Amino acid sequence: MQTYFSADHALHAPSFELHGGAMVEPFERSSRIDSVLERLASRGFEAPRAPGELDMAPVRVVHDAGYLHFLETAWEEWNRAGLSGDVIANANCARRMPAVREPRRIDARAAYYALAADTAITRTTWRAASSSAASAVAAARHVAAGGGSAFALCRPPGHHAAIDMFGGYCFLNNAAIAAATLQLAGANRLAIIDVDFHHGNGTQDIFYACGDTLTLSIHGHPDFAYPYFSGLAAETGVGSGEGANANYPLSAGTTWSTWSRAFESCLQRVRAFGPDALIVALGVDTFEDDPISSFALRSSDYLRIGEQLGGVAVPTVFCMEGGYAVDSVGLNVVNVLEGFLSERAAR
Ligand code: SP5
Ligand code: ZN
Repeated sequence: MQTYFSADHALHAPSFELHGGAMVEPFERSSRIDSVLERLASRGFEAPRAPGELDMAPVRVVHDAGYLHFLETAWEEWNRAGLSGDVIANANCARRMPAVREPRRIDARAAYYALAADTAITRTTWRAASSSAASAVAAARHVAAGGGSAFALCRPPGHHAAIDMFGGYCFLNNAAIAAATLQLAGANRLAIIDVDFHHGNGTQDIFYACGDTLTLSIHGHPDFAYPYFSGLAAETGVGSGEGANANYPLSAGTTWSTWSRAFESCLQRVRAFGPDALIVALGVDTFEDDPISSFALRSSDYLRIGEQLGGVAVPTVFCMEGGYAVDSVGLNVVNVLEGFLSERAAR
Protein backbone atom coordinates (compact mmCIF):
# COMPACT_ATOMS: atom_id res chain seq x y z
CA MET A 1 0.00 0.00 0.00
CA GLN A 2 1.33 3.40 -0.92
CA THR A 3 1.85 5.63 2.12
CA TYR A 4 2.28 9.41 2.28
CA PHE A 5 3.92 11.35 5.05
CA SER A 6 5.59 14.71 5.62
CA ALA A 7 8.39 15.24 8.13
CA ASP A 8 6.97 18.77 8.61
CA HIS A 9 4.46 17.32 11.09
CA ALA A 10 7.18 17.83 13.73
CA LEU A 11 6.80 21.62 13.29
CA HIS A 12 3.67 21.34 15.43
CA ALA A 13 5.03 20.84 18.95
CA PRO A 14 3.14 22.95 21.49
CA SER A 15 4.83 23.06 24.88
CA PHE A 16 1.80 22.04 26.92
CA GLU A 17 -1.80 20.85 26.91
CA LEU A 18 -4.45 22.00 29.38
CA HIS A 19 -5.70 18.66 30.73
CA GLY A 20 -7.67 18.00 33.90
CA GLY A 21 -6.74 21.37 35.39
CA ALA A 22 -3.02 20.95 34.78
CA MET A 23 -0.51 21.87 32.11
CA VAL A 24 0.77 18.54 30.85
CA GLU A 25 2.98 17.36 28.00
CA PRO A 26 0.66 17.19 24.97
CA PHE A 27 -0.82 13.72 24.33
CA GLU A 28 -0.79 14.52 20.62
CA ARG A 29 3.00 14.43 20.23
CA SER A 30 5.37 13.77 17.38
CA SER A 31 6.63 10.39 18.70
CA ARG A 32 3.21 8.94 17.78
CA ILE A 33 4.26 9.21 14.17
CA ASP A 34 7.68 7.66 14.77
CA SER A 35 5.88 4.64 16.22
CA VAL A 36 3.93 4.21 12.96
CA LEU A 37 6.94 4.83 10.71
CA GLU A 38 8.97 2.21 12.59
CA ARG A 39 6.25 -0.39 12.33
CA LEU A 40 5.65 0.30 8.62
CA ALA A 41 9.37 -0.19 7.95
CA SER A 42 9.71 -3.33 10.07
CA ARG A 43 6.72 -4.88 8.31
CA GLY A 44 8.22 -4.28 4.90
CA PHE A 45 6.03 -1.41 3.67
CA GLU A 46 7.62 0.73 0.98
CA ALA A 47 9.16 3.95 2.29
CA PRO A 48 6.46 6.66 2.56
CA ARG A 49 6.43 9.32 -0.15
CA ALA A 50 6.52 12.98 0.78
CA PRO A 51 3.51 14.93 -0.51
CA GLY A 52 4.16 18.09 -2.50
CA GLU A 53 2.96 21.55 -1.52
CA LEU A 54 -0.64 21.60 -0.37
CA ASP A 55 -3.14 22.31 -3.16
CA MET A 56 -5.59 24.71 -1.51
CA ALA A 57 -8.45 23.92 -3.93
CA PRO A 58 -9.90 20.98 -1.94
CA VAL A 59 -9.12 22.80 1.33
CA ARG A 60 -11.25 25.76 0.23
CA VAL A 61 -14.09 23.39 -0.62
CA VAL A 62 -14.08 22.16 2.98
CA HIS A 63 -13.17 25.16 5.14
CA ASP A 64 -14.35 28.77 5.49
CA ALA A 65 -12.00 31.37 3.93
CA GLY A 66 -11.87 33.53 7.07
CA TYR A 67 -11.00 30.47 9.15
CA LEU A 68 -8.13 29.52 6.80
CA HIS A 69 -6.77 33.06 6.95
CA PHE A 70 -6.95 32.91 10.75
CA LEU A 71 -5.04 29.61 10.90
CA GLU A 72 -2.29 30.90 8.62
CA THR A 73 -1.76 34.21 10.43
CA ALA A 74 -2.90 33.63 14.01
CA TRP A 75 0.49 33.17 15.67
CA GLU A 76 2.08 36.19 13.91
CA GLU A 77 -0.82 38.42 14.88
CA TRP A 78 -0.78 37.07 18.43
CA ASN A 79 2.91 37.80 18.62
CA ARG A 80 2.53 41.26 17.05
CA ALA A 81 -0.17 42.07 19.63
CA GLY A 82 2.44 41.47 22.32
CA LEU A 83 0.85 38.26 23.59
CA SER A 84 3.42 35.78 24.79
CA GLY A 85 3.48 32.06 24.13
CA ASP A 86 1.25 30.17 21.75
CA VAL A 87 -2.25 31.01 20.57
CA ILE A 88 -4.76 29.45 22.94
CA ALA A 89 -8.39 30.49 23.40
CA ASN A 90 -9.49 31.65 26.84
CA ALA A 91 -13.15 32.09 25.82
CA ASN A 92 -15.64 30.50 23.42
CA CYS A 93 -18.94 31.35 21.75
CA ALA A 94 -21.27 30.00 24.43
CA ARG A 95 -25.02 29.50 24.86
CA ARG A 96 -27.22 32.59 24.18
CA MET A 97 -24.35 35.02 23.57
CA PRO A 98 -25.92 37.52 21.17
CA ALA A 99 -22.80 38.92 19.48
CA VAL A 100 -21.33 35.89 17.75
CA ARG A 101 -19.42 37.29 14.75
CA GLU A 102 -15.78 37.36 13.70
CA PRO A 103 -14.07 39.91 15.96
CA ARG A 104 -11.03 42.01 15.06
CA ARG A 105 -8.67 41.41 17.99
CA ILE A 106 -6.58 38.26 17.69
CA ASP A 107 -7.37 36.98 21.19
CA ALA A 108 -11.08 37.36 20.45
CA ARG A 109 -10.66 35.72 17.05
CA ALA A 110 -8.93 32.75 18.69
CA ALA A 111 -11.97 32.44 20.96
CA TYR A 112 -14.28 32.71 17.94
CA TYR A 113 -12.57 29.95 15.94
CA ALA A 114 -11.71 27.56 18.80
CA LEU A 115 -14.05 24.77 19.83
CA ALA A 116 -11.90 23.81 22.82
CA ALA A 117 -8.85 24.88 24.82
CA ASP A 118 -6.98 21.59 24.38
CA THR A 119 -5.30 22.85 21.20
CA ALA A 120 -2.64 25.55 20.80
CA ILE A 121 -1.36 27.20 17.61
CA THR A 122 2.41 27.73 17.53
CA ARG A 123 4.58 29.75 15.13
CA THR A 124 4.88 26.75 12.79
CA THR A 125 1.56 24.97 13.34
CA TRP A 126 0.19 26.08 9.96
CA ARG A 127 3.13 24.47 8.15
CA ALA A 128 2.56 21.19 10.00
CA ALA A 129 -1.21 21.24 9.50
CA SER A 130 -0.88 22.03 5.80
CA SER A 131 1.68 19.24 5.34
CA SER A 132 -0.72 16.84 7.04
CA ALA A 133 -3.53 17.83 4.67
CA ALA A 134 -1.08 17.52 1.76
CA SER A 135 -0.57 13.84 2.64
CA ALA A 136 -4.35 13.34 2.57
CA VAL A 137 -4.56 15.03 -0.85
CA ALA A 138 -1.71 12.89 -2.20
CA ALA A 139 -3.28 9.68 -0.90
CA ALA A 140 -6.66 10.64 -2.39
CA ARG A 141 -5.05 11.41 -5.76
CA HIS A 142 -3.26 8.06 -5.72
CA VAL A 143 -6.61 6.35 -5.22
CA ALA A 144 -8.37 8.57 -7.78
CA ALA A 145 -5.72 7.51 -10.30
CA GLY A 146 -6.60 3.85 -9.79
CA GLY A 147 -4.16 2.98 -6.99
CA GLY A 148 -6.76 0.95 -5.09
CA SER A 149 -5.78 2.11 -1.63
CA ALA A 150 -3.42 4.52 0.12
CA PHE A 151 -2.49 5.56 3.65
CA ALA A 152 -1.97 9.21 4.65
CA LEU A 153 0.06 9.29 7.86
CA CYS A 154 -1.47 12.61 8.89
CA ARG A 155 -0.30 14.62 11.90
CA PRO A 156 -1.79 16.79 13.27
CA PRO A 157 -5.05 14.84 13.00
CA GLY A 158 -8.18 16.29 11.39
CA HIS A 159 -11.59 14.91 12.33
CA HIS A 160 -12.50 17.48 15.01
CA ALA A 161 -11.76 20.40 12.64
CA ALA A 162 -15.10 21.76 11.42
CA ILE A 163 -15.96 24.20 8.61
CA ASP A 164 -14.66 27.09 10.72
CA MET A 165 -13.38 25.65 14.01
CA PHE A 166 -10.17 24.10 15.33
CA GLY A 167 -9.75 21.97 18.44
CA GLY A 168 -9.30 18.40 19.61
CA TYR A 169 -5.72 18.65 18.29
CA CYS A 170 -7.11 19.28 14.77
CA PHE A 171 -6.81 22.26 12.38
CA LEU A 172 -7.60 21.05 8.86
CA ASN A 173 -10.00 18.14 8.34
CA ASN A 174 -7.76 15.78 6.42
CA ALA A 175 -10.42 13.11 5.74
CA ALA A 176 -12.85 15.74 4.43
CA ILE A 177 -10.06 17.23 2.28
CA ALA A 178 -9.37 13.73 0.89
CA ALA A 179 -13.09 13.49 0.07
CA ALA A 180 -13.05 16.89 -1.66
CA THR A 181 -9.97 15.82 -3.62
CA LEU A 182 -11.75 12.69 -4.84
CA GLN A 183 -14.81 14.76 -5.77
CA LEU A 184 -12.68 17.26 -7.71
CA ALA A 185 -11.21 14.25 -9.53
CA GLY A 186 -14.70 13.12 -10.57
CA ALA A 187 -16.02 10.91 -7.76
CA ASN A 188 -19.71 11.46 -7.03
CA ARG A 189 -20.60 9.45 -3.93
CA LEU A 190 -18.22 9.03 -1.00
CA ALA A 191 -18.38 7.35 2.38
CA ILE A 192 -16.31 8.26 5.43
CA ILE A 193 -16.05 5.80 8.33
CA ASP A 194 -14.56 7.33 11.48
CA VAL A 195 -13.27 4.70 13.89
CA ASP A 196 -11.42 7.09 16.23
CA PHE A 197 -12.58 6.88 19.87
CA HIS A 198 -13.86 10.48 19.69
CA HIS A 199 -16.86 11.64 17.67
CA GLY A 200 -15.87 13.01 14.25
CA ASN A 201 -17.76 16.22 14.89
CA GLY A 202 -15.83 18.20 12.28
CA THR A 203 -16.46 15.74 9.47
CA GLN A 204 -20.13 15.56 10.48
CA ASP A 205 -20.34 19.37 10.41
CA ILE A 206 -18.72 19.66 6.98
CA PHE A 207 -21.02 17.14 5.27
CA TYR A 208 -24.15 17.50 7.42
CA ALA A 209 -26.31 18.91 4.62
CA CYS A 210 -24.68 16.82 1.91
CA GLY A 211 -26.52 13.74 0.64
CA ASP A 212 -23.74 12.39 -1.58
CA THR A 213 -21.23 11.97 1.25
CA LEU A 214 -22.14 9.36 3.86
CA THR A 215 -20.51 10.12 7.23
CA LEU A 216 -20.38 7.42 9.92
CA SER A 217 -18.73 7.60 13.34
CA ILE A 218 -18.32 5.05 16.16
CA HIS A 219 -17.24 6.73 19.41
CA GLY A 220 -17.58 7.21 23.14
CA HIS A 221 -21.05 8.52 24.05
CA PRO A 222 -21.07 12.31 24.61
CA ASP A 223 -22.38 11.65 28.13
CA PHE A 224 -18.76 10.91 29.04
CA ALA A 225 -16.56 11.44 25.99
CA TYR A 226 -14.97 14.48 24.36
CA PRO A 227 -16.16 16.61 22.55
CA TYR A 228 -19.26 16.18 24.79
CA PHE A 229 -21.76 18.12 22.62
CA SER A 230 -22.10 15.99 19.49
CA GLY A 231 -22.25 12.36 18.48
CA LEU A 232 -25.77 11.28 19.47
CA ALA A 233 -27.57 8.74 17.30
CA ALA A 234 -30.30 11.34 16.69
CA GLU A 235 -27.88 13.40 14.54
CA THR A 236 -28.83 12.04 11.12
CA GLY A 237 -28.18 14.98 8.76
CA VAL A 238 -30.22 17.91 7.53
CA GLY A 239 -31.95 18.87 4.28
CA SER A 240 -30.68 16.79 1.38
CA GLY A 241 -28.15 15.33 3.84
CA GLU A 242 -30.91 13.79 5.95
CA GLY A 243 -30.07 10.10 6.41
CA ALA A 244 -26.45 10.50 5.24
CA ASN A 245 -24.96 10.83 8.75
CA ALA A 246 -25.00 8.07 11.35
CA ASN A 247 -23.53 8.03 14.84
CA TYR A 248 -22.82 5.02 17.04
CA PRO A 249 -22.24 6.33 20.56
CA LEU A 250 -21.01 3.47 22.79
CA SER A 251 -20.38 3.00 26.52
CA ALA A 252 -17.11 3.30 28.38
CA GLY A 253 -15.34 -0.04 28.51
CA THR A 254 -16.64 -1.15 25.10
CA THR A 255 -14.80 -4.24 23.83
CA TRP A 256 -14.64 -5.90 20.43
CA SER A 257 -17.94 -7.79 20.76
CA THR A 258 -19.95 -4.55 21.01
CA TRP A 259 -17.69 -2.36 18.90
CA SER A 260 -17.69 -4.86 16.03
CA ARG A 261 -21.50 -4.92 15.93
CA ALA A 262 -21.57 -1.16 15.38
CA PHE A 263 -18.83 -1.55 12.79
CA GLU A 264 -20.82 -4.25 10.94
CA SER A 265 -23.75 -1.86 10.81
CA CYS A 266 -21.49 0.87 9.36
CA LEU A 267 -20.21 -1.50 6.69
CA GLN A 268 -23.75 -2.48 5.75
CA ARG A 269 -24.67 1.19 5.36
CA VAL A 270 -21.61 1.77 3.18
CA ARG A 271 -22.52 -1.17 0.95
CA ALA A 272 -26.11 0.04 0.62
CA PHE A 273 -24.91 3.57 -0.19
CA GLY A 274 -22.65 2.34 -3.00
CA PRO A 275 -19.85 4.92 -2.81
CA ASP A 276 -17.19 5.44 -5.49
CA ALA A 277 -14.56 5.49 -2.74
CA LEU A 278 -14.26 5.02 1.01
CA ILE A 279 -12.25 7.18 3.42
CA VAL A 280 -11.31 5.77 6.81
CA ALA A 281 -10.61 8.25 9.61
CA LEU A 282 -8.19 5.89 11.32
CA GLY A 283 -7.85 6.65 15.01
CA VAL A 284 -6.56 3.89 17.27
CA ASP A 285 -7.41 5.58 20.58
CA THR A 286 -10.04 2.82 20.98
CA PHE A 287 -7.08 0.73 22.25
CA GLU A 288 -7.35 -0.68 25.78
CA ASP A 289 -4.21 1.15 26.98
CA ASP A 290 -4.98 4.55 25.46
CA PRO A 291 -4.23 7.20 28.11
CA ILE A 292 -7.16 9.57 27.33
CA SER A 293 -9.87 7.20 26.08
CA SER A 294 -11.96 4.40 27.55
CA PHE A 295 -12.72 1.67 25.03
CA ALA A 296 -10.92 -1.66 25.31
CA LEU A 297 -9.96 -2.92 21.85
CA ARG A 298 -6.90 -5.19 21.65
CA SER A 299 -4.12 -5.08 19.09
CA SER A 300 -5.45 -8.18 17.28
CA ASP A 301 -8.85 -6.47 16.86
CA TYR A 302 -7.26 -3.96 14.49
CA LEU A 303 -6.43 -6.81 12.08
CA ARG A 304 -10.14 -7.65 11.99
CA ILE A 305 -11.05 -3.98 11.35
CA GLY A 306 -8.69 -3.96 8.38
CA GLU A 307 -9.98 -7.27 7.01
CA GLN A 308 -13.56 -6.08 7.14
CA LEU A 309 -12.68 -2.80 5.43
CA GLY A 310 -10.84 -4.79 2.77
CA GLY A 311 -14.05 -6.73 2.15
CA VAL A 312 -15.96 -3.62 1.11
CA ALA A 313 -14.32 -3.69 -2.32
CA VAL A 314 -14.18 0.03 -3.06
CA PRO A 315 -11.06 2.23 -3.45
CA THR A 316 -10.01 3.23 0.06
CA VAL A 317 -8.04 6.14 1.56
CA PHE A 318 -6.86 5.83 5.16
CA CYS A 319 -6.17 9.06 7.07
CA MET A 320 -4.41 8.85 10.45
CA GLU A 321 -6.38 10.38 13.35
CA GLY A 322 -5.88 9.84 17.11
CA GLY A 323 -4.14 7.19 19.20
CA TYR A 324 -2.02 8.16 22.18
CA ALA A 325 -0.56 4.92 23.56
CA VAL A 326 2.63 5.79 21.73
CA ASP A 327 4.32 2.38 22.06
CA SER A 328 1.33 0.59 20.48
CA VAL A 329 0.09 3.14 17.94
CA GLY A 330 2.32 1.77 15.18
CA LEU A 331 1.34 -1.84 15.82
CA ASN A 332 -2.37 -1.03 15.89
CA VAL A 333 -2.41 1.21 12.81
CA VAL A 334 -0.30 -1.16 10.73
CA ASN A 335 -2.48 -4.08 11.85
CA VAL A 336 -5.44 -2.32 10.21
CA LEU A 337 -3.47 -1.82 7.00
CA GLU A 338 -2.18 -5.41 7.00
CA GLY A 339 -5.65 -6.83 7.67
CA PHE A 340 -6.95 -4.72 4.78
CA LEU A 341 -4.21 -5.88 2.41
CA SER A 342 -4.60 -9.56 3.29
CA GLU A 343 -8.33 -9.41 2.61
CA ARG A 344 -7.79 -7.54 -0.66
CA ALA A 345 -5.20 -10.09 -1.78
CA ALA A 346 -7.62 -12.92 -1.06
CA ARG A 347 -10.21 -11.48 -3.46
C1 SP5 B 1 -7.94 13.46 17.24
C2 SP5 B 1 -8.27 13.18 18.67
O1 SP5 B 1 -8.24 12.02 19.08
N1 SP5 B 1 -8.51 14.22 19.48
C3 SP5 B 1 -8.85 14.05 20.84
C4 SP5 B 1 -8.87 15.36 21.59
C5 SP5 B 1 -9.15 15.17 23.04
N2 SP5 B 1 -8.75 16.31 23.81
C6 SP5 B 1 -9.23 16.42 25.16
C7 SP5 B 1 -9.20 15.13 25.89
C8 SP5 B 1 -9.86 15.20 27.22
C9 SP5 B 1 -9.98 13.75 27.72
N3 SP5 B 1 -10.27 13.67 29.10
C10 SP5 B 1 -10.36 12.29 29.53
C11 SP5 B 1 -9.52 12.06 30.73
C12 SP5 B 1 -9.23 10.60 30.90
N4 SP5 B 1 -8.25 10.37 31.93
ZN1 ZN C 1 -9.59 10.56 19.16
